[in-house]
Amino acid sequence: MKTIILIACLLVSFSALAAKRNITLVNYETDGVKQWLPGTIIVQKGDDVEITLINNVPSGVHGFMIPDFNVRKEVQKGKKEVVTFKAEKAGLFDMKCHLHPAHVGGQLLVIE
Ligand SMILES: [Cu+2]
Repeated sequence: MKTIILIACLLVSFSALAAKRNITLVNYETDGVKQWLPGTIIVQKGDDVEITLINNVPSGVHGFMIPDFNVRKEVQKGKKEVVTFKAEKAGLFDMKCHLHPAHVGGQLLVIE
C-alpha cells in the first residue's frame, strides 16, 4: 500500500512540473537586421507552449519557424499571430524566419 501511495505521489509531482507557458515575441528591426525578441526562450520539457507573435517592423511580413516542433507561421505587418506546441523533447532548437533565411535566428531551450 505504501508503495502505491509513493508511486501516486511521484506521478503527481512529475505531472505538476509541466505547465502552460504564454510567451510574447516582438519583431524588432534596426539597421536592416530583424529579430524576434527575446531571442532566446526557455521552457520545460512537457510544457504546453503558446507564443504570441507581434510584427510591427516597417519591412512587412515575416515568418516564425521552429522546425523541430513543426511550428511555422507568417505574421503580416501590424498583425498578431499565435502558435502553440508541446515541448515534448529537451534540447536547444532553432527559431527563425522561414521567409528571409538571412535573418538572425533565435533559440528555444527546452530543459529536462
Ligand atoms: Cu523575415
